[in-house]
Amino acid sequence: MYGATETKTAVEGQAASKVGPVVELRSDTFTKPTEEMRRAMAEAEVGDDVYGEDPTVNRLQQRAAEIFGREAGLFVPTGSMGNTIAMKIWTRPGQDVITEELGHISQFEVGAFAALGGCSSRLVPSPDGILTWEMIERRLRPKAYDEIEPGLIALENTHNMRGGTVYPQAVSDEICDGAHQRGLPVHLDGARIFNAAAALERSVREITGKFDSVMFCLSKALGAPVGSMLVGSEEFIEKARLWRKIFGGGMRQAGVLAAAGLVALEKTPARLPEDHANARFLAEGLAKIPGIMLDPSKVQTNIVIYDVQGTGRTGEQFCEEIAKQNVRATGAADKYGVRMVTHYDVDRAGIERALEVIRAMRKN
Ligand code: TLP
Repeated sequence: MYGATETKTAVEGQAASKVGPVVELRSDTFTKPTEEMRRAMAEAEVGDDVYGEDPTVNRLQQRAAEIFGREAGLFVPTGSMGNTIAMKIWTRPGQDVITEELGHISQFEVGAFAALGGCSSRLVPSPDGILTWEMIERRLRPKAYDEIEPGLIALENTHNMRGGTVYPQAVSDEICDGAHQRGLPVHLDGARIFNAAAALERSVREITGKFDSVMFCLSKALGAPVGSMLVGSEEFIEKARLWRKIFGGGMRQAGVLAAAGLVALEKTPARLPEDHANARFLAEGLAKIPGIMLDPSKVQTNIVIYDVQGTGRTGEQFCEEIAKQNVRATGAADKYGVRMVTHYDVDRAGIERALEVIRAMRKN
């Protein structure tokens, strides 16, 4: 059972006895491995993956490639490393990467593509995080010797900081087609692509087919303790393996991690609609609380972002206050924004408790 068999640490236990159980909504990165993952990790067959000899890592890579309909896959320690590797492969220093204004790649990876790739970013704003080919194309100018050249378009599906929004497939397909006609590659930051697939009721293979490379995370909504994947052509993955080593991400007996990743990949996608229903329930409850602003009909997946200015608090102050009652959230991109993320370690009762704590807050 997901979450039900978790052993609480002494500290968590003590904290829970005073103010009620912890409701962890800061991120879906907080999930603890399930019993099945832990068993698979303990029993994993391993080898040295730098030599390509870890059978469990190899199985995970093959399986990921198969699920996405690609030639090859690569296990990487983090989503950030996966995105950075893709950027290194598609760009050269001095170019820029086109992303949405609040894209994870440009805003929340500590400037990796400037620090490691010598690239800057061309930010295209969209209120719901969903870019269209029209929005991108109007920012592309004819080649000129003194103008910065775009090297890559990077889309994010679901879009984290715009509230887990989903690209309609026709929209992302049109961007890929338009970009390819102009000779521009398109990378997908698909950290939560299985959430997008669940929301669209389509396969990840269908919705990512036109991208040149895809990164997805095992350690977010899918619940594995560590790891992300890159999938693409043989040629792309061969280069990616090299860059992973350059970035210090060549792991040895990584099969213990890949084993949990395999369970995450096979088992978790089917239960994501439950997280989405919990997020929608949370959003509907929040929308009724005075001072909180959000449109629950816009919540499509497992991320809920809302504005708390009307409660007389900043996002950070709001989070600090509810944390005293063991309900945990993070600030969002805006000063008055709060983000909550649902996942398999928070059930409906947890969401109800979070709502109760917020309802009981006094207006400042
Ligand atoms: N997102 C984390 C934080 O960094 C904000 C979270 O809690 O949501 N792409 C997207 C869309 C992401 O949301 C994240 C992590 C990453 C890439 C990076 O993955 P990691 O943390 O594995 O480097």
